[in-house]
Amino acid sequence: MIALSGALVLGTIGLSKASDSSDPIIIPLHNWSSQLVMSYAVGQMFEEMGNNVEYITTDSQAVYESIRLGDVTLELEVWEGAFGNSFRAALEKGGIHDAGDHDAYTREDWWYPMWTKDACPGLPSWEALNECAAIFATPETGDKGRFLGGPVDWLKHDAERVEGLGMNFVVVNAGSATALWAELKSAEQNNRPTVIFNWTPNFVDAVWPGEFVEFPAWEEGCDVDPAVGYNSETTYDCGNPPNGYLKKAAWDGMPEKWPSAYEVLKKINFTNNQIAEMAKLVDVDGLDPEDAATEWLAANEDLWKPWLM
Ligand code: TMO
Repeated sequence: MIALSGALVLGTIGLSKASDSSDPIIIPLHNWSSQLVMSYAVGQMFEEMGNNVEYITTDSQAVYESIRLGDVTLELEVWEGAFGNSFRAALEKGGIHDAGDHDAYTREDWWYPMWTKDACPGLPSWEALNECAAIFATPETGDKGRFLGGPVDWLKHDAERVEGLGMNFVVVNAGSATALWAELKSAEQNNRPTVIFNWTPNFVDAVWPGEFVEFPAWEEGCDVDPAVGYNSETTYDCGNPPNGYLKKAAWDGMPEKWPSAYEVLKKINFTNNQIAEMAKLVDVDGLDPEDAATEWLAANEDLWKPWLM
């Protein structure tokens, strides 16, 4: 109570940040670069306001349950394609809410670098891809094509899609995002066709021209209702949303516990280019994510300083 009245006094002289709890705001870290850089950048903004921040590395699906329970305070990158389902499930249980959209649009799906099309000219259609399956075969996948998916916590449903669409592919999950970029580099050196999981916004946009595979169009419910989508007996028998959202999410207790930081969270809004740049600082320039965040903030003060007023 003493702390609270002190905060109110400070609030009247313009230091409203003092009303935030001194407990650390818990920011989750995941396994792709833009999320890491954005999380550190926002953490550094909160610290600049006088808040305490703690980072914890968490599974990118389970995080929604942790936020709902208040063990984690927020999430800065809720990608519709990968996490829409887990986010919706947590929303329905209660304790977490939608804290607004970034201006970014997102897409996450099977993707190939442009040279792949020389060997499989019918692309980007998934049926053409399937007819070319043999050119993606590896010792590991026998006579079937290999699709190199992301780490298992991003999307667990590629195998269901392969089954639902009757594709001659085997899904192999990369251990990390870095393994996806290593595959692109090695395929480029050998002019070898490859199909991997990729997303936009990402640094890849600027480094390797390519295209997403066009699957049967995403329809609401395709992920949960067998009747929806290409195969009436299976789920995930469609592409991911081609124009997905990128949201922020917060624990319901955040506005009361850290009201000033929460106001900033609501204003935070990054574009595709800004997010791709965050990833590039790590994946191309080789900075570690925390330093990349500091550098990004220094180069973009006009954008974020007004959010702190
Ligand atoms: C969740 N991700 C952006 C890696 O697709």
